[in-house]
Amino acid sequence: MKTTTTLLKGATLAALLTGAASAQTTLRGASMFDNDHAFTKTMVRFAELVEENYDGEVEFDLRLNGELGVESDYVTYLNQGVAIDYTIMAPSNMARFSPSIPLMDMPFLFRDLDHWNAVLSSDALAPLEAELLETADIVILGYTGGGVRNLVSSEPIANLDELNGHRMRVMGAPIQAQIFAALTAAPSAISYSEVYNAIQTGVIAGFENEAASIQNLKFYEVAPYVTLTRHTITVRPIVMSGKTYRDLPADLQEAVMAAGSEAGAFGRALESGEDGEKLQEMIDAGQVFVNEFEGREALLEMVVPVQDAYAAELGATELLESIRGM
Ligand code: X1X
Repeated sequence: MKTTTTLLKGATLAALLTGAASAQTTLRGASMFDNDHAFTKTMVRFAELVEENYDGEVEFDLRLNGELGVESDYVTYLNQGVAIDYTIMAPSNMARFSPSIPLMDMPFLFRDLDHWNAVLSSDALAPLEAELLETADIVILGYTGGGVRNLVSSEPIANLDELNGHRMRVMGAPIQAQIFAALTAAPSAISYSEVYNAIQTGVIAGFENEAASIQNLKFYEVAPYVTLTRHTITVRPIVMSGKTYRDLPADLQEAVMAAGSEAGAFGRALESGEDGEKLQEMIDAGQVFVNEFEGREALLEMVVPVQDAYAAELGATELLESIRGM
């Protein structure tokens, strides 16, 4: 078996749009981050595992640092089968193509890491995977994630009074805005690539994110206050374009599936293990100031009716109840 993993640089996006999976099976991936981020490490591990599991020739071309845009771009590329073949993606960034998929990363879905682990080790999310394949033509190969999302802002937010009217960015899925509106904040869906500038220029006063990404993209420079709402433990599917997947030989499809599952487990252990460390590194470096949110329990009560209404609208009440009951 002869394989190579390459990081090709310098090609224009226009050139890449002419077809992602070429005859010699080069699989192009995209990361919004550099080599230090858990997503990038997980995609590198994914490539290694495919190479180990597959007897044929396959090459990986992983573009870093947002060279090919952000997740809201990636989802369009995967749907159309252009520019990239695989990536790691927040479900809430796929809402345009699949209304149910954001249920996976709905704030306050998971009680704690054990609950999150139990759900991801089960097949509870299979109906959402099926919808994504049908409506978006995107295949889920495995699940990474495990970062805890908190409020990140230019001024401290200690309690509900201070959250009231807080202008914050949320991801594009309507359920994200609905949840934070129910908490009396003033959410708006803004592209991830614009968050830093929007905070810097005062268009918004903050957003919500996990430690790995706050650190990697230096969001602390404009938003140094982290309020521990712990509202989300991230679920991040490793995804491939259905068009790419169907073009692969059967034994490479098998290798890719097995690698996605194993790389997902690798990524979950990595990011959940690093989450507290990364926050502490930023505290120690004087980059962030961390405070608890007074009365977090009240937030849970405020969001449950919003979660219920969203699930009911999707016909996913049973699914939501089964996740809650795990
Ligand atoms: O908020 C976002 O759009 C991003 O936040 C982090 O960087 C990641 O969780 C990423 O997947 C995306 O959701």
